[in-house]
Amino acid sequence: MLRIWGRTNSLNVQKALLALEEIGRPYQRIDAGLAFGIVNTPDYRAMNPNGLVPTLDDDGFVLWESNSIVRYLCAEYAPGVLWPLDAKTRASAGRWMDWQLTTLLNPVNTLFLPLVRAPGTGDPQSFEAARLACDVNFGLLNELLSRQAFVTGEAFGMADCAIAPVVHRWANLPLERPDLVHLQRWYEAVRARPSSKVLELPLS
Ligand SMILES: N[C@@H](CCC(=O)N[C@@H](CS)C(=O)NCC(=O)O)C(=O)O
Repeated sequence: MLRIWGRTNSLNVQKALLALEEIGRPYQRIDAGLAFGIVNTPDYRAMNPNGLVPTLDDDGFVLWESNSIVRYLCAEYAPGVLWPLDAKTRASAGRWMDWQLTTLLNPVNTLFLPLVRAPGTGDPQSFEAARLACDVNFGLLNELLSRQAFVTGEAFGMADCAIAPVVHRWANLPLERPDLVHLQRWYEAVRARPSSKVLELPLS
C-alpha cells in the first residue's frame, strides 16, 4: 500500500500527489506538517529525519525529498509513460527537476510568504528581486514551451509533475505577471488533467 504524509497546501507534497494521481494506484494520505504536527514525533523522525513533508512509504520502502519521490513513483509505476526510458530524455527531465528545486522555487516562495502565508514578513528589496527572478525563470519556461507541448517533449512526464505546483503557486499570487502565452497554454493543459485536482485548494 502506498502511503504519503503531508498537508495538501504544501507545494512539495503537491508534486508527489500529482505523481500519485498520474500513476493511478490507490494510496492513503495522512495530514502532517505545520498545524497538523506529526513531523516532530519520534515515529515520523525515524522515517524522515528532516521533520519535513512529504514522506512516502511503499510497503516498507520509505522515501523523502519530493523530487526523489516523484522519480521513484514514475520509475516504479509508470516506466515509459511518466519515466522516460530513453536516457537523454530522462536526463533532460532530471535537469528540469533539479532546476525547479535550485532555481525556480525560492523566488516564488519569497513572494508567496508575504503575499499569502505570512503577511508582514519579508522586505521590499528581496521581494522585488524575487519578482524579477520569477519573470526571468518563468520566461525561460515559456520559451521552452513555445517549442514543445510539455517540459521534456510532447508527452506529460515526471518533470511536469515537479514543475506544475510551482507554476500554479506563482500563477495564483495576487501579483502582476508578464503575459507568457506558451506557459499559460501548458498550465491549462496540466489543469485539464484529472490529476490536477490536487491543485484545487486556494493558496494558503
Ligand atoms: N527539499 C524538500 C523540502 C521539503 C519541505 O521544505 N517541506 C515543507 C513543506 S513544502 C515542510 O515540511 N515544512 C514544514 C511543515 O510543513 O511542517 C522536498 O522537496 O521534499
